Amino acid sequence: MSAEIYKSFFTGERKVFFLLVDPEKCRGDLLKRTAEMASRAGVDVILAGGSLTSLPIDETIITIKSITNIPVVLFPGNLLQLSTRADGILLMSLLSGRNPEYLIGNHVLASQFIKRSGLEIIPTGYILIDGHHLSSVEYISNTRPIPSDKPDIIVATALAGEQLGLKMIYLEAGSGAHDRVKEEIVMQVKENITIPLVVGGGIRTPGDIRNLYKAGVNGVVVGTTVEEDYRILPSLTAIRNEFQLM
Ligand code: 1GP
Repeated sequence: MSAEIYKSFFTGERKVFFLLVDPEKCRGDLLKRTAEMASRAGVDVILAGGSLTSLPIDETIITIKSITNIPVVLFPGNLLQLSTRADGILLMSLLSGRNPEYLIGNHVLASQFIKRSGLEIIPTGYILIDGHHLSSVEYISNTRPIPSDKPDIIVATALAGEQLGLKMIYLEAGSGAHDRVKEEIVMQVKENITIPLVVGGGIRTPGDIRNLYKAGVNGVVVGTTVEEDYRILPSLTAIRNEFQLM
């Protein structure tokens, strides 16, 4: 297993900007324009995937790679979203849920494919937090999110993920969440874990990103707001640049 992407983005105090591209929602000319803008804006990593899509993810990745050298990492919502065209995979275990298929079942089915794929594996503890709307992840995975006013449970879940040997924790409020993960939760989780912390779901503005970076997240994942208007990308990655200069 190579560890190029993980190592290059998670050494020291570096802040990372992940752009989520959902093949279902971003295709054709929009995908091309988004990839061009991502390249210009200096997006660090493109995550490819989503809760629902069963469209051929290979096509999405081939298009992205014809336009930019940004590493593409799979963010698979299901087994149809595996591809050898990507550079890596967030191998996510849905730690907040109690659905065995999303904790280990799908991983067993995918293991030989992933072994032969050469994809860089980033074992990730994926924790769904209530974003005050029914998220696609909650519905599709048939799991309940952790209430956002139960930071002790969120912290304990993230800590258990680190103790199991996972390499990254991803706090997810769900795509298009009304309420993103709050700074207080980020700070408490950061105090308790040593592995990188990434946050996504409902992050829309430069201010959101600045506040989350300040609270200690290593990376933010942004999808919906860029799907709505990809031209905002430079204003979002500019916040990451502010932190690199510090
Ligand atoms: C969803 O965290 C990602 O899995 C991104 O969320 O679409 O709300 O930016 P948004």
